[in-house]
Amino acid sequence: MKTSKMKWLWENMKGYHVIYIIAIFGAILYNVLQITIPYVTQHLIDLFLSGKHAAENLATRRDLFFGLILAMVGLTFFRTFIVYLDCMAFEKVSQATLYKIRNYLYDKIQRQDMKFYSTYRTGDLMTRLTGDLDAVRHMIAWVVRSVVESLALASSTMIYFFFMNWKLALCMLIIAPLIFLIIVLFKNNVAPKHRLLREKLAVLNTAAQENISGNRVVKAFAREPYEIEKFNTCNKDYAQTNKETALTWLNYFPFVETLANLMPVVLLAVGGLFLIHDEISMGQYAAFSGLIWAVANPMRNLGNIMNEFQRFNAASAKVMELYYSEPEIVDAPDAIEITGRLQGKIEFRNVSFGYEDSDIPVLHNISFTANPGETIAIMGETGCGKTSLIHLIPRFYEPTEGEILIDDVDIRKYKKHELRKSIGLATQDVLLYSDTIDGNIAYGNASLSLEDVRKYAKYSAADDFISKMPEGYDTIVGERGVGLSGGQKQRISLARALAVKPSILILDDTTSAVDLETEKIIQNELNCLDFACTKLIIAQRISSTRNADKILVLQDGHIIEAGTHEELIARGGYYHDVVMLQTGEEGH
Ligand code: DUT
Ligand code: MG
Repeated sequence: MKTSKMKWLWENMKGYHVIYIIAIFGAILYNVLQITIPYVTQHLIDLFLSGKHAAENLATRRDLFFGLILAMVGLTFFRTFIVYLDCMAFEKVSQATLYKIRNYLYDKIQRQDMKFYSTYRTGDLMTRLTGDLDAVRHMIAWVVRSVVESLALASSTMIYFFFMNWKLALCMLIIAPLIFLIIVLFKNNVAPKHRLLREKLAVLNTAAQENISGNRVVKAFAREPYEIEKFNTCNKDYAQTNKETALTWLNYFPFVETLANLMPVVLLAVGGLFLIHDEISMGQYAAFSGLIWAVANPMRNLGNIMNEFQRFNAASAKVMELYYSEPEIVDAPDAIEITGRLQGKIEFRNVSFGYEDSDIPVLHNISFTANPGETIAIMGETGCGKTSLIHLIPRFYEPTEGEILIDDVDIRKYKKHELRKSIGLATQDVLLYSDTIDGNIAYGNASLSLEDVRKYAKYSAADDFISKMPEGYDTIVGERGVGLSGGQKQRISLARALAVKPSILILDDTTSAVDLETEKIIQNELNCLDFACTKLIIAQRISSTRNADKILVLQDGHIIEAGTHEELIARGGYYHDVVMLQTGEEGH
């Protein structure tokens, strides 16, 4: 990755840099203020309790006595006030940054190619948008703050110690390099565990996501116990890894704790000697003793901080991968605008294509032309490449060879977004959104009036069944169209494709689940649409292909036959056989 993680984070905090820096200074300030109390206490003791002139001072310098006590109370209040403001500032900056990155990532995901979606598991993407981003937020709100706090507290205390008595301070500092060594060893040990933990979380999320969205298959095969067991295994695995990661610190903790606890011992031994030899005053000894936690606690806290830092490391690597991912299919720098409607002429010139993840080519040397307004039917056995062929037109994938022209212009020269807006596509697996039927049909054209929505529903022979539903067009269909039959879903998807008034209409097996009668109605309707469009129709039924201007028969990615219904029957090849099979007679 080009940018370092912290730099990336800093760049994304744009707009909040000043407030963040102020918050950091605030954290330094309220930690430095912590040592003022022992400082005042030291003076109180030396002046009024145990010093040589204590009794005398108490009698003559009462003002100072009360002044010092008031200062202690005042400083405590002041400190609380700063801590309060600081908490708000850290929270505000971290939430704002989280919001910004999450939006940016979502935008990125939306603009990705088809290939991206077949590479990343949904559960993994969801983990990046939720858990991983939270670790990133935690870095801004907690880790940085803890580091600053610990550093400010420990170093200001050490400075104070040095001022009081540098020899004693140095004795106490002798353990610092050891602590540092332990933390480095711990970091090296725990970093891979955090990466593993993050991977396990993605696996867990993927398992849950796939099962929830695939619940119907699970139920159909009565595989609930198996799926519950499978999830349980993932869950156990995740919990186990979590435990191991958390327990790693326990291997190092006793050493750190012992070292931290050594400090009071050093103070007692060395400080005691110094006190006897009058090297330090009683007040100074009290200050050392009262502040020793301010050096020991940050040491104890280091493990926690390092843990969170490694969690951030593992999570931010995943987030940044997404952040910097770029779609491969992009607009040419000089891409042309589509002004007005396209005519809808489609021409394939020697197009070959294969998916990147497999070596086997899917389409070979495909050439054909569809003139504006024509209907082209594509037929062929399952897996021969029909869907792959039509997915090349909206540039879901790029051909490996050859070119595709629309209105005699290479599709790579159009702006991708505009090209796609000119195409109405009803995909093979229908996906409807959890929205009203009205909303689903108007998906590509949100400004559509209900009247128009009905018009397109009539074209796709869907108006009847929609009107019969209790809430008509306002019926909410569930995720993936739960509550509708396969044929009903297909018809809504067809209406959705028509509703953008495309110049090119592509139907991928769109009437495969509707009965012959309804299919006929749809065909008639498609012949008298109130806008001109070229139609590419993938179909297995002769009833759908019969009236096409041209029929293409695909086999293993090659066009083996092309012509009209009559021409192909006369040819006596594959199409002829299919006709025979479906009608039981020759040519009718
Ligand atoms: N294929 C892939 N990756 C994909 C999609 C398909 O490798 O993401 C392969 C599977 C198949 C070939 O490409 O061997 C053609 O698939 P396509 O979906 O184009 O076939 P189809 O003609 O649309 O088949 P069906 O009638 O079953 O929809
Ligand atoms: Mg297909």
